[in-house]
Amino acid sequence: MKKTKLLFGLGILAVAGIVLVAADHIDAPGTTNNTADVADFYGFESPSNDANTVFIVDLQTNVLPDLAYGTFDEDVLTEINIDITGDLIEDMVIQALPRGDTMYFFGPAAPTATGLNGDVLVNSPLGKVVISADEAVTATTDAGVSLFAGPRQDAFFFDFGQFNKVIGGEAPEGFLPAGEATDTFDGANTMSLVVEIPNAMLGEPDAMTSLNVVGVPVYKTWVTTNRKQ
Ligand SMILES: [Ca+2]
Ligand SMILES: [Ca+2]
Repeated sequence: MKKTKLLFGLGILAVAGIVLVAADHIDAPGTTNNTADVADFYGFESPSNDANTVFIVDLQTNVLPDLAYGTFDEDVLTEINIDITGDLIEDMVIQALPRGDTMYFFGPAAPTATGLNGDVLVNSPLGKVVISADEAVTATTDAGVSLFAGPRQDAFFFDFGQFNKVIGGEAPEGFLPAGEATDTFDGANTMSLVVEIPNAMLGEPDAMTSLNVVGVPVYKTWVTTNRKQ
């Protein structure tokens, strides 16, 4: 088996509960303008099947309309880390790696190493989907896993201008109500990865741990991207 060594990563921490979101729009120079830049991570129970969990990873937040057909970097592996024991160390991962016009998914399976290390789980294929720029092409595997990869309109709503005023002490009124706020990301696109997967493939998370703030079993998940060195 050929192993690809992945040495560098960056990522954000998110906790997937009922519906929880973490955002990290626009990272440091060097990580922006490519699909190593993690913008948002959404994890929630599938609205159409309560036995499924949906993971959405939005990469490269600043894919503006004139760049709407950005591409996934073939040297970047995206990894959804899933902790089911409550120690914030991933017990399994789902990986996504593009080749040509196809996104290949691997896992869920135990990583060969935790943290930012580990190999591409080529022996644990999950499925693949054509990367669609013009239409929402999805694939569903025999195991009932649905997959998508491609540009999507950025669902994140945030008023960056007002945010800067607030943190600069220039806005005693605070954040503006919805009708007055400006969505900085209106019309912007991201490069999205979507996985809807039966919970049975992930395992049963520990019901109660010291880090469980919602009182029901939750998967503790976060996303990292790793660039091939
Ligand atoms: Ca764990
Ligand atoms: Ca990892």
